[in-house]
Amino acid sequence: MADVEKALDDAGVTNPHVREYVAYWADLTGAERVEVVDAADDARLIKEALDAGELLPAGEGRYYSRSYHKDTARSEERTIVATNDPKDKGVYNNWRPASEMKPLLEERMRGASAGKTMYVIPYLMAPPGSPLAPWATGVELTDSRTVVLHMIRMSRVGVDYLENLDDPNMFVRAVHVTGDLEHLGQGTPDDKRYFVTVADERTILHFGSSYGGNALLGKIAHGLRQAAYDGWASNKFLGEQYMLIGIHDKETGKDYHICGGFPSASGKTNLAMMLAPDALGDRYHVSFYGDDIAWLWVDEKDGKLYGMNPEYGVFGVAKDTNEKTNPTALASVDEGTGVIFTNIAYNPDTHEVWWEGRTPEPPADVTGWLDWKGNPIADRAEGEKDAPWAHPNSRFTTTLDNVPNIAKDYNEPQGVPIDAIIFGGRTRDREPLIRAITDLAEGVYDGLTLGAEATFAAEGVDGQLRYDPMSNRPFMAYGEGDYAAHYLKIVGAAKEQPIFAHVNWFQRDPEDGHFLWPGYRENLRPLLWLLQLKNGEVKGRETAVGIIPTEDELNLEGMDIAPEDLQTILSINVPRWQQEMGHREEHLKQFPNMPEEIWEAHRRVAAALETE
Ligand code: GTP
Ligand code: SPV
Ligand code: MN
Repeated sequence: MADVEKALDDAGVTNPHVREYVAYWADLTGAERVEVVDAADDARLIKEALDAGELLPAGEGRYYSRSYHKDTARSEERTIVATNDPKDKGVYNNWRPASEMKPLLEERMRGASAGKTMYVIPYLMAPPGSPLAPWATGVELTDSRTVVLHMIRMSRVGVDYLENLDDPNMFVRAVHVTGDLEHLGQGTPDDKRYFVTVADERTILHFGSSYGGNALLGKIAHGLRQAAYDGWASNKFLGEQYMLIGIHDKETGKDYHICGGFPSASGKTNLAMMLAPDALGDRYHVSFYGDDIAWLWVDEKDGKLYGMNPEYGVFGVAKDTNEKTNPTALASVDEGTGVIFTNIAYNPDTHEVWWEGRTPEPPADVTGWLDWKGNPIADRAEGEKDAPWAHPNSRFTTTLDNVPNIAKDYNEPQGVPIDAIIFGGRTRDREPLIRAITDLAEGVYDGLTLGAEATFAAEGVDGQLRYDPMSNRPFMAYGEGDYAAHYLKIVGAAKEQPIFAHVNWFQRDPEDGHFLWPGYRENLRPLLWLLQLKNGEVKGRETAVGIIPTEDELNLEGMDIAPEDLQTILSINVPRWQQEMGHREEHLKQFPNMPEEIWEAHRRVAAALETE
């Protein structure tokens, strides 16, 4: 049995609530050892992981890992929000009573870490000193060293974050037990995994995975689900799956901040890491604040809406990352230190790595290359030759310090004022490049009716068209009607209202399927138009579903696009939109207490489409 008291004493953990929590779970999971982790332990833990074969070398300061082949994405079906109040049941949060789920998880976890080390990871999901820090403190317990290494990169980790809390009992209890991955029946009727956030007890219990959002509990479970619930319960903030960027205009000296939500694997990381297109680079600089999560609140003193990224690193999709699409990501993994790749292709002889889209063709000489499952490419049977080398949801993990365009003030506690909130997703038709919305209720309505194609970031849903309210469907913590009301209240309280917009980089030609808009770096152009619209420098064209740019308002200097493609993405297909309004009505009807303001916005848009 682990000597818990000694491990906590040695690490200087004095908080009695933390000590009690650690002792309880060490006993229940049957861990053999307990080790308290600090970010300063990283080099030693990396070495241990290399020695144990959990990591493989992938060049100077870079490491390669593979997850179990049935454990490569979040599982939405097995993810549950549990509370003690049935009123918290929503359409998407898979609500269950806390009294049912807690014993079930304890049963799964009992003795399940026998023979393993239980790592204690004190973390902070906020810049130190943030006004939201009380909701950002947590302690993850995990029996996986790779999870520890990821948590050190993705959050601020250290024992100090647990000392001197205003309320010593206010920290998220986040328990992760990997389980016997080869015998969990992933994806079968006998699936043994459970990923539960007991939101009103601020306790997260995840069993049966060591991958991404299933296992790095600071990120999705705390940073999104728990934070969303806490923000509502405290009436203080929003926790959203948003990227957050700064745009600096060197000509006027002005700084703008835009945040926004796209569903998983739909372009947040790429947008956040964007460099200005060459032709606009002399005038504009884009800086990175965050690529996956933003917490938003109104400052009590100046009444403005602020945002911050609670994370400390990037867990980015590898597929299609290359010099052209995302040079910033490549620089952060090529020149950064401590980078970890997961589930891409690997060559153990040369320590090289590769993924689909890294180069147009895979390495010509396949000698030594292993696919993401660890199988030699050279041995592939005839029918398997076309299978991807890397898993479509394979990822790179890198700290914010490695990101070349990281904002200078990213670590400042006060956050940044928000000028615009955008929503988007993979939508192959109907949605224009950008439509701006100046009314709060219509903006929130638009977010709630975000419809897009699902991606490989979740198991078994790729390609399905589905509504994904605010890109939060997999992270919804409480009822959608209450969520809408809370959103209206928080943002509505801001002295200066942000402008909203819906963007779509993914409209396709119906005949040959090509993307009508080149995307990536060029995405700065519609965002600049949005800021100009907010500043009254352009007028756009009013439509029933928002204001869209005229062709001459969009700065297309140095960019190629076929005139007919441009015309399509800057136009509204009224019959197609009218049809969509019927689907939206059905979608909104699912939510019993949707605020009247949202219904009014829906009716206004529907009526405007009738006269378009
Ligand atoms: P999560 O980390 O799962 O939340 O995803 P994300 O929203 O950060 O998505 P990410 O930026 O990693 O993009 C996912 C995929 O979309 C990658 O394969 C990108 O190459 C691709 N992508 C991103 N932006 C664009 C774009 O503007 N145009 C096109 N065609 N593809 C894009
Ligand atoms: C997502 O799926 O939206 C992610 C990756 O950001 S994961 O951390 O696996 O949830
Ligand atoms: Mn995400």
